[in-house]
Amino acid sequence: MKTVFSGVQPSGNLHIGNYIGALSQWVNLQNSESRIQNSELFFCIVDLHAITVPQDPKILQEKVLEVAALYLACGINPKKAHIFIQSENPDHPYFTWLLNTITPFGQLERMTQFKEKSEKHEANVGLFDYPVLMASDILLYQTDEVPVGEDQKQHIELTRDLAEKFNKKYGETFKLPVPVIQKETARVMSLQNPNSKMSKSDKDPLGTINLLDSEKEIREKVRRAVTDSGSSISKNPSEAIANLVTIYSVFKNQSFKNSTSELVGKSYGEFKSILAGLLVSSLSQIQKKYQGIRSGDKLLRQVLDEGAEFAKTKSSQTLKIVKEKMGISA
Ligand code: AQP
Repeated sequence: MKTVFSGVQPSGNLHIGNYIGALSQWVNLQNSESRIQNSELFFCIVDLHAITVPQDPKILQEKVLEVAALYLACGINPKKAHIFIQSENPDHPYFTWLLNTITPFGQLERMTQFKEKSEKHEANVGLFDYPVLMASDILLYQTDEVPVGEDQKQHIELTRDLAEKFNKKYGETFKLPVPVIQKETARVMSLQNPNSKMSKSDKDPLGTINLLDSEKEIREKVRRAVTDSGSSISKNPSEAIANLVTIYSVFKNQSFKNSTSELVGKSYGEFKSILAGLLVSSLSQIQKKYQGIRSGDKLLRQVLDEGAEFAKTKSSQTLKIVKEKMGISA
């Protein structure tokens, strides 16, 4: 049995970078024939991570439900995967405290995401400890695979280090999880700045296409996406164009190579209009499902309750063993 764990922060609007780097990979894993019988999948809404930067409490609560509904709308099937809210399983912060006691301070200081985020926000201890909470999320379920975007690779490496350290100190307990990162689509870049990743917290709204954007917003953002000094698609497109072709490939469900061959010679204007049309039709299907799910929030609540209950039965087994090994009363 292989265990897969991943999550998204309800820290803003989910965008096509989150979809391409994470959600669409989860759906592929869930539906892959070889895995259906022998995988246990956990997809979490990581609200305790989200509060490591300032959040409006009312908006946060709404975003938690929005993200959960988007998981379902994007194709996560609660009959095949366990969907739950991180804060509804108190084993996560409890285990984080225990893991903190074996985490080297210097290793957390080297985390790229901490450095980047602490430039944008006043750094708090929670932001510093973010990777340990993530390691707890993963290790509590004896996870084998963590499907994520490239930006999370360093955090998974830390998770592996902590698992190894724990095993060495207290005896064999944890498997070493591996990151599952799709090379071609690992890092979707901002439409306004191809050097920085598409991000929920981007101050420029034109840089990010959100899963719930209207047709008008999608067309406008694609039309105004930065390109380069050229005028038509070449065989080896520059970074900005390659980013747009990557997005096109994912929603067209074909390889980057095939997309480039299909598009070569098209003017940037023509390509942008094809891409906008593709995004509008793909996202409108997700949005239709999303509206249906939100109109019956009771069902969504039921999925989340069942997910949290199942998650707790699993995590409590690991936590019990960990506490015994560390000499903490159960
Ligand atoms: N631009 C991206 N390209 C590919 N994958 C991405 N992911 C995020 N941005 C991209 C992947 O989405 C998953 C969930 O991310 P997260 O919500 O936990 O946090 P994040 O990586 O910090 O995402 P954002 O959008 O940039 O949020 P903010 O602005 O709040 O920090 C992860 O698997 C991530 O790799």
